[in-house]
Amino acid sequence: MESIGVLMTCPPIYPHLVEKLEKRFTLYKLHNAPDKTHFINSHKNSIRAVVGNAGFGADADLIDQLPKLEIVSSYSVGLDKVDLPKCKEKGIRVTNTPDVLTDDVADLAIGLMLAVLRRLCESDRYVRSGKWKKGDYKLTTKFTGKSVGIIGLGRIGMAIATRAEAFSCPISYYGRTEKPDVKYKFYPSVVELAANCHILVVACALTEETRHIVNREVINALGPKGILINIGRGPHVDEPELVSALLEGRLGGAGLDVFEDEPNVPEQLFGLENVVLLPHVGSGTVETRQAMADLVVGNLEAHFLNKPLLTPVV
Ligand code: 8YV
Repeated sequence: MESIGVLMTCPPIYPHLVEKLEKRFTLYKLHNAPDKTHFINSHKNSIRAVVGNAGFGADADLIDQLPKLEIVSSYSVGLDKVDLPKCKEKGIRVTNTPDVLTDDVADLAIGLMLAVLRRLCESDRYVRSGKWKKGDYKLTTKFTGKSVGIIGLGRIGMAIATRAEAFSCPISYYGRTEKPDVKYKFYPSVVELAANCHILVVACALTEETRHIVNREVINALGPKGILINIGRGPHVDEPELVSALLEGRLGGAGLDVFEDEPNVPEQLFGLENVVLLPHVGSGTVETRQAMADLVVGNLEAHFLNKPLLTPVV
């Protein structure tokens, strides 16, 4: 298998993944190439697989430049950076890393809820800066019992719901269709969901239909006491609208792990204590990232050994 060329489109910043790939395949690291077009051209006849992540996948342009491409194995559950229709059309297999990251992402969503409502980051800064010795401490907002509305009750949405239930939070959700075996309240529109919950969580996949699913109307429905949690993708939220709502006090707060133009985060948010900002680390634990790398490599091995894929999408 050593002679099989694998193109890594994401930065080679995951040591476990890079090591495993380099042990088994000939790894081409696109991110390090000074002239990417020349790099692809020089290796296009050896590249039979692409490995990307949430930020760098395989678009139509790249796929068209790789005549020997057979499989795209993504180091992510979200596949919004992979042109799935193009892969289908060309008979290119696609795999992702579902399930292994569900717990971490759901844990982080709850962590963000607590961090925003109980002002954990602000309180930490208060202690570190020595302000505790001088001033009084501001009261925060209780989390237990707050109503949680979830956009997208898939694997991750469901794991968030289960955790929030342990905090006695009433759960409701929005999705394309109502789920028959689910006890949570379904709302047929995101605006209705937002108007009826205290904490709105984005947990759906990014598609053309869900881009800017959280817009001005939804933010206004959530209101000045409402909290937005985004562990999905930045483009789910109309970011300039979110920034103005927070600056104008039309929204109570936000916990954000993802942004429209990562790693660029609107600087107007930096001074707001009701906002918690994370650098897209939902799945970022040692355990989960190793499990994701094992899946990426396991899928490639299965494909090249003509065995069934572990987590096929296309
Ligand atoms: C990762 C993700 O942060 O799985 C996803 O869709 O967004 C994350 O698990 C990412 O792929 C690593 O960059």
